[in-house]
Amino acid sequence: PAMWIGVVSLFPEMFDALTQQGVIGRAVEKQRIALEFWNPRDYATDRHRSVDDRPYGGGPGMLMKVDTLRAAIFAARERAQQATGLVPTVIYLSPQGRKLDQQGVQALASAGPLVVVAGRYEGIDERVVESDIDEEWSIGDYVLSGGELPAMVLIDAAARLIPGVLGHQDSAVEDSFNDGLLDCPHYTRPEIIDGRQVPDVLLSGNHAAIKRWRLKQSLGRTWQRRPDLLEGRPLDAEQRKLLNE
Ligand code: 6GU
Repeated sequence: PAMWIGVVSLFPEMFDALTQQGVIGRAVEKQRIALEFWNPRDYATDRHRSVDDRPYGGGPGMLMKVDTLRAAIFAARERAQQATGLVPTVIYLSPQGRKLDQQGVQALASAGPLVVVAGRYEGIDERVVESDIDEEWSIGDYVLSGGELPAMVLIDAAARLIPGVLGHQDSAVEDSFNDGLLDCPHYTRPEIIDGRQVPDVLLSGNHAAIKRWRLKQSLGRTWQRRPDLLEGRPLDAEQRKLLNE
């Protein structure tokens, strides 16, 4: 496989949504992406197979139980090394992490094997972060009930950058954000919806004009909706040429 990812999660079934549908599902099926799972519950030895524990200092909520969590991380790390010959980067998803953007996704996609730890409850013991986690990432400033959805977001975003995962049809080269801009508007049949025509230029067959129109739309939308993305970011050579034509 071009990408190896181990996932530590109490709810591995949630990842069926990622691995059994769409382009990522196909890439897993074709073994371009290897995804393996480690469930801390499988390492529990007590009668109740507990995977949570109480926080020192009291207060509401529980933390992930340290020994079962670490056993799962260690097993995943060992397997990553056995499967790839490389030491994996161990990633923990939490709202306290560095905020993920397309640049971060690109870095993770080319970082070699990953072990992704999805937390539950109020999170994990800080000493486990210090000793067993290499990087802590967040997917945005809002709170989710667990790390599984963020893990799937990270894996989807990274996997689709691996050559051959997307078909030529929906190549990542043309993506919104690939050039740091928002995407242009898109149109399909019918040519008129409730009296609103598809922009003429898209029907013109003039490929240079279409490319120029799309860049202008991308720039305009980015300026209107996300001016923060334009700060300190000059146009590249191709974009300057296109706009001056
Ligand atoms: Cl990585 N985890 C949780 N639980 N909530 C989040 C998040 C991560 N990123 C944004 N919100």
